[in-house]
Amino acid sequence: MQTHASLIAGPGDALVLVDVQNDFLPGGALAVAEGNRVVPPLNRCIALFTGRGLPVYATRDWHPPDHCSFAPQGGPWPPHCVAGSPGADFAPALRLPPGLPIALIGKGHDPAKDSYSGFEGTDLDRLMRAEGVERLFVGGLATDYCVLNTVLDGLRLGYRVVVLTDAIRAVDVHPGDGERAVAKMAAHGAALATTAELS
Ligand code: VGL
Ligand code: ZN
Repeated sequence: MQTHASLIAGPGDALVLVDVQNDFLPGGALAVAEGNRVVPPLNRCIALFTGRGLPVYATRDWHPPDHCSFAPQGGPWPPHCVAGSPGADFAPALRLPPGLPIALIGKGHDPAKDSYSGFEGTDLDRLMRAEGVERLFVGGLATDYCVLNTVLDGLRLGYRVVVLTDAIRAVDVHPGDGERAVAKMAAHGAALATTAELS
């Protein structure tokens, strides 16, 4: 695990909310255990960042109804986060700032093109660079898919990344997937911190 010089949010820092959507919450089409538990710590982070005028970005899983990742098409998942459906809505308890940039993940029909990264096929990198963002604080769902791939892409693109470990939850298709994903993010250079350590 990498140590971090400062967990004080300031210029160059951005908050990234990954796929905090109804279908990933308990009762949703692809429910993540305790997925709802990411909302209170993320709301505290949103208040901290917006209070300092720091940017907040959100991603949404956003699939066509016949997406290649859905079981009827031979994919691994039950249909979920269909574009424009209630399941694709942000968790109602998430207090999003008005007008925040939203990156849509997984829009493609191409069977070879499932994606789990907020940077893949989106404007996110360009938007962040335009805002002078250098360090990402990342939380949301799910640890072992969209959080993992968004964090790895962020690192690859040259951002420093802090994973907010109390504000993520895993699908855990195989037990331990979430823990392995956290270890992988750390091994690739992400810092790990709880939202309580952020000030
Ligand atoms: C995700 C599984 C399928 C995620 C999206 O947001 O992590 N996981 N689609
Ligand atoms: Zn999906």
